Amino acid sequence: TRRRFVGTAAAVGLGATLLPKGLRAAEFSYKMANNLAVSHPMNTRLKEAADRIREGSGGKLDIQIFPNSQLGGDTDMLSQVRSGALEFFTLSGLILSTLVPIASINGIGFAFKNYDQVWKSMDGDLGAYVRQAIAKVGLVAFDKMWDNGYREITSASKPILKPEDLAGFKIRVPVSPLWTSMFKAFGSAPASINFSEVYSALQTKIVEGQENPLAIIESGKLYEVQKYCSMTNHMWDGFHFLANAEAFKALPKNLQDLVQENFNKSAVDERADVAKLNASLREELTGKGLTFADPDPEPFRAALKKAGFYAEWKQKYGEEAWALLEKNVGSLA
Ligand code: X2X
Repeated sequence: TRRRFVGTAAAVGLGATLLPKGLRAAEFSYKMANNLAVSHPMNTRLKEAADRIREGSGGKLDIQIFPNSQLGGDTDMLSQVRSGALEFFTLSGLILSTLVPIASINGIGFAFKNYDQVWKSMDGDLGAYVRQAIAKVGLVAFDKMWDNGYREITSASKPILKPEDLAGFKIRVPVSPLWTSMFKAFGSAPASINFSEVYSALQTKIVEGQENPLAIIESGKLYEVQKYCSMTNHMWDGFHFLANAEAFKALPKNLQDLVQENFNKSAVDERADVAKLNASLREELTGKGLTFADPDPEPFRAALKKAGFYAEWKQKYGEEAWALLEKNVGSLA
């Protein structure tokens, strides 16, 4: 099911008439899926990569992109990429941690002070440590993560200005033990919901709020169903570019290289897009009706510490991984 070989002379003839000159019918037709809106820079950059790969392979490898959770929510897509029903998938490390526990380590509250620390860690030995763990479950994680961004808390009911405002707050979190643990440490009532269901969960007031980077609040139109946005920057989140290992290894070596090079290049392009958007979207979102606040992050960090959040996760991840994290960000626990 993974590869569709065009075998018969008739089919080849048809392909030759319909495809642009110089392109042959694809030998490998692979699918790439993600949870983000078409307008998010990830989807622009993924399409560029797929176009370059099609061209660079002389039409041999055709990668079709399925944005916007078209193939299912993240939990579903993760099953699909494991089984081989889906060849490529971008997934937050925190959600991947349901399968590879160490993959949520980049989401530890207030760990990275800036993007320098983020990329030094995730392009460096902390990222390599996580990618090695991912390789053990039949998935290949490409070297360059894609940026999701620093996450901010939005709410329909009240602005979140201090940690006490999170007590009892009904907040949607992605499906991940780290997210649940963090908001429980604040005394909130977190509900695990895939992104594909977030807009409607907010609209129907199953939850009061959620947290995401500005680029997602904008591209997912969450401002339509939320009133307040607090710039908490409480964690950095990024996407691993995952391949089903069997499908990836079924490609000839030169195509494997072409795929990795081009998705890694597009990841770096997307990082610049997202960082720029997250720095500039505030004005646009204010125009769309969101009221912004800039709470002091220090009391939030102190509340997590007091609740034992850092000590608990240090123990879960182990000394070695925690040391790799602290190497670039300083002491946390
Ligand atoms: O589910 C989310 O909130 C999102 C889109 O940020 C992730 O993929 C983690």
